[in-house]
Amino acid sequence: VAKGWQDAPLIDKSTLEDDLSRHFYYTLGRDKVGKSQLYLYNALALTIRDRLVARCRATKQQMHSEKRRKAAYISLEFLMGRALGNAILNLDLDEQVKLALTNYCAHIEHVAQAEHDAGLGNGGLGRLAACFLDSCASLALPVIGYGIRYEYGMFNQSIENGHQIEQPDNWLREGHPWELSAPEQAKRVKFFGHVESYTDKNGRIHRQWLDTEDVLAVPYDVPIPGYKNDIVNTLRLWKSEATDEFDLGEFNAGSYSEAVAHKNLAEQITMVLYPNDSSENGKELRLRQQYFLSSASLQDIVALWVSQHGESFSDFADFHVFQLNDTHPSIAVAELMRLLIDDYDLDWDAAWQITTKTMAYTNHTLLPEALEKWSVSLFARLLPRILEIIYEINARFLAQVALAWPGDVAKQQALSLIEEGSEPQVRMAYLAIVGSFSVNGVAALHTELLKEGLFKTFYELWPEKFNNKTNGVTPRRWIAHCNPKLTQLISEKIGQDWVGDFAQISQLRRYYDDVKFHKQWQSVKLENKQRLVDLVKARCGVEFDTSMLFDVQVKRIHEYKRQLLNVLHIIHLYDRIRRGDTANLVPRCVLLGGKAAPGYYMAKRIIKLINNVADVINKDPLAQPYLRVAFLPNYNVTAMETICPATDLSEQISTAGKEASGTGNMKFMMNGALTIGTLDGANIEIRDAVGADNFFLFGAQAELIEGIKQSYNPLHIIHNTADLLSVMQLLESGHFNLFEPGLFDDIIGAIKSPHDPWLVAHDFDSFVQAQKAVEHAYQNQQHWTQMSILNTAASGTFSSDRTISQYSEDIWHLEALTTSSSA
Ligand code: DL6
Repeated sequence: VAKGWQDAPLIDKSTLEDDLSRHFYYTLGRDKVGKSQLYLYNALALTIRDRLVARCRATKQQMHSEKRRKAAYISLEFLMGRALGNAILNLDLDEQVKLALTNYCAHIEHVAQAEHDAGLGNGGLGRLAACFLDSCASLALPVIGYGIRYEYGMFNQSIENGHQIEQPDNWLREGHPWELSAPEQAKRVKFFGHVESYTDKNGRIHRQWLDTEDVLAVPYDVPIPGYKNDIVNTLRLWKSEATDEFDLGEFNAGSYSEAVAHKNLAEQITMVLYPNDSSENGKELRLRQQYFLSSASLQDIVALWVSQHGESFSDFADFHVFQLNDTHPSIAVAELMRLLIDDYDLDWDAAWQITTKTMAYTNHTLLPEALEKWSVSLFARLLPRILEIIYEINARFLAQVALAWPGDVAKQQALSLIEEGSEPQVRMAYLAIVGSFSVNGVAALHTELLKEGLFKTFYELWPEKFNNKTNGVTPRRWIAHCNPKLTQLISEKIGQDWVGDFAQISQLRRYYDDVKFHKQWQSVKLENKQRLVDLVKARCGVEFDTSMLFDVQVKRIHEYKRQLLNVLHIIHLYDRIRRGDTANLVPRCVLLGGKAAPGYYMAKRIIKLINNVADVINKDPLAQPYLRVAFLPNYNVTAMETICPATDLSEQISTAGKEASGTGNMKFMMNGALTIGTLDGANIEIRDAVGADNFFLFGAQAELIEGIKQSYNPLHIIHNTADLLSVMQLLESGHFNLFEPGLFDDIIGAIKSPHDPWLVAHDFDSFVQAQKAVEHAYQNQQHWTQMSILNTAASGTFSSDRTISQYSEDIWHLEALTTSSSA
């Protein structure tokens, strides 16, 4: 019998040891610890999960026991990484776990290695969603995450002869102990079929979506623990399954296999994450994933509402808000309309009122190729009823446009949800804006650029919808968990509360002049560097040296992020070494890492270039004392946990105006790295927070980029910049591709092209000067340490707790749940 949540046995630290052996010996049926730590990991995960489940139940009871406003964060991606260490930290079970593992002569660091990363995301957008869930739970906010349980997550990357090779990420192969499935709560999602009208007994005409091919959405719940507050929220991931309705005709005719083959089609929907972080337009399966997630999640919420409040929706919007993570789930706007009108009989206006009071949209990119469009013909075939609704939304919206700009047909065409042309398309971002009450960007500059550029006319129409929510990252994973040595040092000085209340990190400023503290800070960095040295040695076979400056750029490989500019600088350093120009050269180890979308040719060539350059440099004895270069294969959340605590210099060098925010920049800053960067995304806010003297700025500013492009002449720049000329000559001589002629011609061509949108040649010299400033600064280790401390101290505002508090205050309007300490 369920007791009140206050009475539930939430923490029972004393039994952790017993539970671990029960799960090890009985649940998993093991009798000794073998070489692999897998079973011990699973037993420990189940032991921790027991504690999460109890709290999760209590949290749900509280969330649903009374009418309470809730938010749903709907995202095609949640890049969670590993769960074990984070759960131990948030439940404060560190000591107990250590103790329990001694019975198995095991150490938590080794046991944790057995966990596969849950890589259900491409990069920034997915990892942001994961940080947000941690913050929502830590702030005790009633928020549920909805996503897809991809069978295969982000592909595994290996490097063969310098090239990226993709392998499937079968992350579920050895089981996923954290999830609990709830098949009894499965939802049906419709596809295909056609739409007909019928008249009810009151003479009202309705539309009916008939002869659909339905797919089941089965929920798998992953617990999301808050930090030491006994709140455990839920991330509900949907898996697609076939309904059991086989084609009886085929079945009876003896075509058993054909009838069952239907099952595979249904299960394809959640088979694999699309590995492209900027676009996957046109792929039918992708649209199916988007509708599948949106429909199942909305049905889930509506079903719970109806079970608790009946079929009256008059105050539904007072109690629900849906945050759409980019345009990927923006089809939810039309789906909510369909559910309310077709399933619950609301009229259009009432349904539209509810929809536009509950939907909120976050934009994450200004790149035109990332703005999703779906062909009308695909929609008509796959989701005919949804297309009808989109047409109706559009018709009513264009009437509004006509009122605002009478007679302006061009305006109507420009704003229409349907882009005309030989193959008409549905503009998903426009659907999201029209259907939402809030539209936000993810950094101050990004939001301004949305208002002035991409969504200018929408901003003119509805200025009140637009707002900024600068991104953040969770200090739990990104300091407390991944940098325990720094955590301990900070806590010795300012107490432990900063982990849950990250604004307190500013107290570190007090130690700016404390020489003893500087030494402690340096020795933590040194230990962290040694961990990274070991990782790089094991994964790349390259010897890094802790006495050298660690210069790091890890992120998706994309031309706008300009890994190429970084490579040109590496070649420049190498060129200086070859010329004997080593005075003032600070020895450095440069690490790059990141995945390229499998179909992105230039990004893959850049990976090959990095690897070839690294190879040549690392083999040259002349370079050894000054420069080492490595490309870390399969960069992921877990790798970043070792990388960011060890980094001295964080490379955030995108072409200004292209990186919406960046979040890696924040993780590095928190861990005391200094940034070299352009005035782009959240770099601007980072620089403002830490002060211009503690940030290495370079490059063209966003507002000047268009002007520069007008008369861009990279050949002229190359010929007038001695260092760049020399770099280009080395590159063009084939020095890095001796046995692979022509391999880098496209890259060379791109740098020299007057149409290079990324302005690599333009920013080269400015970048080199900023790197010289870095070297100069690094030579004064005491001052560098002071700047490092200041970076951590100034990073308070980049906690996702701050971001989520702003979402809650300005958009969601949620009230915190009662926690163990507030009860
Ligand atoms: O908002 C999270 C993250 C930002 O920090 C990055 O700057 C941005 O590139 C990334 N956007 C995407 C969207 N791609 N698409 N679509 O990953 O979002």
